[in-house]
Amino acid sequence: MNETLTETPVRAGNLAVVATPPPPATEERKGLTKKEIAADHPTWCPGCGDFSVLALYFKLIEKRKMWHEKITTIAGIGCSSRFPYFVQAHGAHYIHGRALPFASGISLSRPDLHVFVFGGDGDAFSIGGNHFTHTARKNIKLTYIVMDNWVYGLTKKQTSPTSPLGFKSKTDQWGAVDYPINPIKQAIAAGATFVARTTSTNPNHVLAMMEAAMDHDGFGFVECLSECVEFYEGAFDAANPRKGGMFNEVPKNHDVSDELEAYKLAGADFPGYFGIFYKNNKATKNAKEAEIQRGMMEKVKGLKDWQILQKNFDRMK
Ligand SMILES: Cc1ncc(C[n+]2csc(CCOP(=O)(O)OP(=O)(O)O)c2C)c(N)n1
Ligand code: SF4
Ligand SMILES: [Mg+2]
Repeated sequence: MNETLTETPVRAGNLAVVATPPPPATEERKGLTKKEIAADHPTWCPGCGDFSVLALYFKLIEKRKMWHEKITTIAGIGCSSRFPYFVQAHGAHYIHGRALPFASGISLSRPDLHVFVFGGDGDAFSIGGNHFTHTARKNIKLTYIVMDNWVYGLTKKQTSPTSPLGFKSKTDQWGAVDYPINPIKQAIAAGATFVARTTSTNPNHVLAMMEAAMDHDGFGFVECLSECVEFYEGAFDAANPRKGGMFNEVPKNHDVSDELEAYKLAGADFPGYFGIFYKNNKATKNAKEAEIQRGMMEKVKGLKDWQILQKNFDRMK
C-alpha cells in the first residue's frame, strides 16, 4: 500500500514497524465483512460450540471495522486451535501450548496490531500452563479467548485440567481423580489484568466479553464455555437456560477492581457467574519496553545503524 511507504517507521524492538495512517478524510474505507474474512468451511463437528465463537469473532471484526493489517489471529493445537484456518487474515496455527509466547513476540514487536489468541483448555492450562502464568504476569497486550470444553477434543477424549472429578475419559476410565483447576482463579492469581467468563450459547454475551477484552490495554483473558458435542455432550447444560440451566451474570454491584472479591465470585459452584470478574489498569510490558526503547533511541540520536552496532561491540571489549 503506497500510503504506508511514505510513513516514518516506528522503532519497536529491533524491527522497524510502519504505522498505517488512518485513511484521508475524503476516502471512506470500509471495515472487513464476514464474507471477506471467512475462509475454509470449519471442520468442527456439527453442533460444536466453537462455531459460535468463530461467528462472533467475525461479528466483532465487522462491528469494530477492523482491517487486515490491524489484526492477527494466533492459536496453538486442538480442535479450538484450528480457529486461524477459518479466518481469511494474518495468523498462525502454532505449536501445542505455545500460542501465547508466539503471540507475545508479535504484540511486543508490532504495537500497531491487535493480537487475538484462541485455543482450548488443554492448550492453555495443561501443556501451555506455564506460558499462561507468565503472559498474564507480564501483562502483555493481547486478547486470549480460551474455548473451554473440559476435555481434549482433537485427540478424542482425554481428561483435561478443567475436567470435573469423576469424568470418564480415555485417560481416566474409572473417572477423573485429579482436582480441576479454576481458570478464573488461576488468571487472577497469575496477575491477569482483565478476567472474564462467558458461554458460547449466549452470543450477545460472548460478543460483549470479546469487545471488552479487546478494549482492555493489557492481557485480556476470557474463558468461554464451548461444548464438545462429540466427547462431552451436555457438559454445560446447567449454564444454559434453554436446557433448564441458569445464566447468572456477575452481580451489578461487583467492584471489578476488587481482586479478593473477584476470586471469591470465581469460587461459586457450577454454573457460577458470567461477566467481567476482574480488571486492573496497570502498565503493560509493551508500554514499559517502548519507554526503554525511547530512552535508548534518544541516546543514539543522529548515529547510523552501523555506528550504534560498533558502539555496542566497543563497549563489550
Ligand atoms: C507437543 C504435543 N503434545 C501433544 C499433542 C497432542 N495433542 C494435540 S491437541 C491436544 C489437546 C487439545 O485439547 P484442547 O486444548 O482442550 O483443545 P480441544 O481439542 O478440546 O479444542 C493434544 C494433547 C501435540 N499435538 N503436541
Ligand atoms: S471433537 Fe468436540 S471440540 Fe472437536 S470439533 Fe468435535 S465437537 Fe468440537
Ligand atoms: Mg478442550
